Amino acid sequence: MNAKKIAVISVFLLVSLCLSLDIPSQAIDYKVTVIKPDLFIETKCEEWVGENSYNVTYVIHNKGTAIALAGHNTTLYVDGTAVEHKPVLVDLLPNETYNDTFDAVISCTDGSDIIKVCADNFEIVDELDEDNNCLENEWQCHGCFIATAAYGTSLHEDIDVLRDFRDEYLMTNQLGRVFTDIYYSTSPPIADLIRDNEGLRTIVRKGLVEPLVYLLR
Ligand SMILES: [Ca+2]
Ligand SMILES: [Ca+2]
Repeated sequence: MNAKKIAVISVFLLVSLCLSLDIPSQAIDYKVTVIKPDLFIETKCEEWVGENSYNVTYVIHNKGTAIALAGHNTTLYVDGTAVEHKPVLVDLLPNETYNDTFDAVISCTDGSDIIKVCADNFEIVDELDEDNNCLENEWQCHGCFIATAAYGTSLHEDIDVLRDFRDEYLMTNQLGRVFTDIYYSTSPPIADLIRDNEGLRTIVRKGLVEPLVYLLR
């Protein structure tokens, strides 16, 4: 083989090698899934447990892509003050929920309380979203003064019906809120009158509250 052939073969091999290394650049669509939990308070509710006191139940939801390990706390704030830090003692799988009730029994102050519940308040869990952990609302904890006086207790199931009507139909519109304000400013002395008079209690209960509850059910 002469030098000319060797040169041609060398050039051919060199070009082939270069072509084989010329990998076409393709756009590779990588979908990166971040593996982290994401806790938030899905719902909460207040429930009367005494004449003027209530507790708070809540549901934590892990909507992330990883387990939220046990050991974080859920915090209850009432009117801006931390009242209780309750530990979560179980692991939460992705999309799993967890129900619990705070031990604190809260006394209603000035007719309404701002209730806020925050998951992982001490930042123990590294999450996809750290800004969605709290749920807050204004809890209208006014008593239903007249009905309570007529029944002699605020825990009767008929009074729950009246509270639900107030929260769902009156407090959700301007006219209803005006009506509620007038009711709360005028009813305490009427309730005092009813409370002390057995005959009047029966009349109000049978002639006013029970028919109203019947219509609302
Ligand atoms: Ca979160
Ligand atoms: Ca966190």
